[in-house]
Amino acid sequence: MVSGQRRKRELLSVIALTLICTVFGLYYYARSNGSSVSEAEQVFKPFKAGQSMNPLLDEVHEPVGTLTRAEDGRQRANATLLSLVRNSELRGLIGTMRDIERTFNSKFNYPWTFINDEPFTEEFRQRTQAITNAECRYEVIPKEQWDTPAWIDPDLVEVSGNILVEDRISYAKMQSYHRMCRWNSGMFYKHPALQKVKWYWRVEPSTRYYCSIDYDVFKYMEDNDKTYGYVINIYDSPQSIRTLWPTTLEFIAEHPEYVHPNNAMAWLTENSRPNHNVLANGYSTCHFWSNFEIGDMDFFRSKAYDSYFDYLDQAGGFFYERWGDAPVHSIALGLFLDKSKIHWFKDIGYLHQPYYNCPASPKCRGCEAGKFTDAGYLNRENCIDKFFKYVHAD
Ligand SMILES: Nc1nc2c(ncn2[C@@H]2O[C@H](COP(=O)(O)OP(=O)(O)OP(=O)(O)O)[C@@H](O)[C@H]2O)c(=O)[nH]1
Ligand SMILES: *[C@@H]1O[C@H](CO)[C@@H](O)[C@H](O)[C@H]1NC(C)=O
Ligand SMILES: *[C@@H]1O[C@H](CO)[C@@H](O)[C@H](O)[C@H]1NC(C)=O
Ligand SMILES: [Mg+2]
Repeated sequence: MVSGQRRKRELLSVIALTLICTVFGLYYYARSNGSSVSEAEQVFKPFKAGQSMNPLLDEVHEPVGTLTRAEDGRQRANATLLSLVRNSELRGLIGTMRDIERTFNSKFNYPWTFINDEPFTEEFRQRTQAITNAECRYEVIPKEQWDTPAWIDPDLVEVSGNILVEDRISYAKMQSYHRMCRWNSGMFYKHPALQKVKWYWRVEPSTRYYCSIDYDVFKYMEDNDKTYGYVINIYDSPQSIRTLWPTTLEFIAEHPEYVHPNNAMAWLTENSRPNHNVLANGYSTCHFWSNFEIGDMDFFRSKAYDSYFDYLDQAGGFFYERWGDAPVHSIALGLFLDKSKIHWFKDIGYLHQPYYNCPASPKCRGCEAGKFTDAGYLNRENCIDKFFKYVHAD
């Protein structure tokens, strides 16, 4: 009974906090005249004197010394292509697999690992294996990794879901989406099938790859002492992560030892879209768009990351808000990792609607060099220049 009362009090305080944040946010937004108009113009500001306006239009130099073709398998890195995917997404996945096999994997033959919350169909297995010479693994997520945790209060999920709907957060009430974000935040690297694997390249169905990649990207990470690679850096909907940053600050106050001296805090808290920082309570919302990632799972398996995830999980924001795995990964990388270990794969031409990474290179076909999006007004969502300003620049 006592805990029932307590839960009610917690419920009320979460609702109250959300309301306070909303009012505060609206106030600041009004004060700022809603005038983030200049934002779009700022997107491609030069990072340094001498660099062009759009870094994608600078000449792409292929990394040297990493042309370790591994047809014999001996030189391959400890890595897999990894896709969490539903049976219903088979068509979209096939297109993406063809792109990746053509541009990269037919040269290196890294295994594919497909993961699903239900068993893959025979059709799914046959049609995906038919696209690649590499080994395909088909895995199911253990129920306890996917289920909504027992401490999540369904009534509170319902009430807070209504607030997310009012804030026009997509997939606000789709519980599987919340579970997916949680799994991609704190579970993928714990999946039994990945325990003996270090590197992963995350692949989402219906994404496109445009440029031939003639070196082993995993070896590149290893040889250059990198931990995490991304292609796109964008702002998030601050209303989906209102308490993520405050919860993070609580965690690092308890565990200051996890914060790396060469962290990217300045990038996480930059203030070029002030209403984002207000609504997200201090976080710029700029993040690595995690539908593409090339990363070292041992980072996520570290004590710092794993206890951070547990802390977030207990706080409940994967369900009461709509915390995405992209801001969660990004904040953790920005705080716990030496920022020099983060790599922009400028040379990997990529699309996940509605955003591209498209370099100027003769190795690319099918995307327009330098274009970030087909919808002009969305250019302001690009924050890669902020990453360069605060992280790569020094
Ligand atoms: N097995 C499984 N995979 C899922 C589920 N929900 C999402 N996914 C996968 O998780 C990844 C992200 O889901 P998406 O629906 O693409 O989410 P999103 O990229 O935020 O949203 P979109 O802009 O609609 O693409 C994709 O690889 C999906 O295939 C689910 O319920 N089960
Ligand atoms: C709002 O707009 C007015 C007039 O354009 C300007 O003088 C003022 O500085 C602006 N305020 C803020 C906070 O940007
Ligand atoms: C691959 O990496 C995992 C995680 O670091 C490790 O446990 C495993 O031993 C590695 N396998 C090989 C063959 O090096
Ligand atoms: Mg997607």
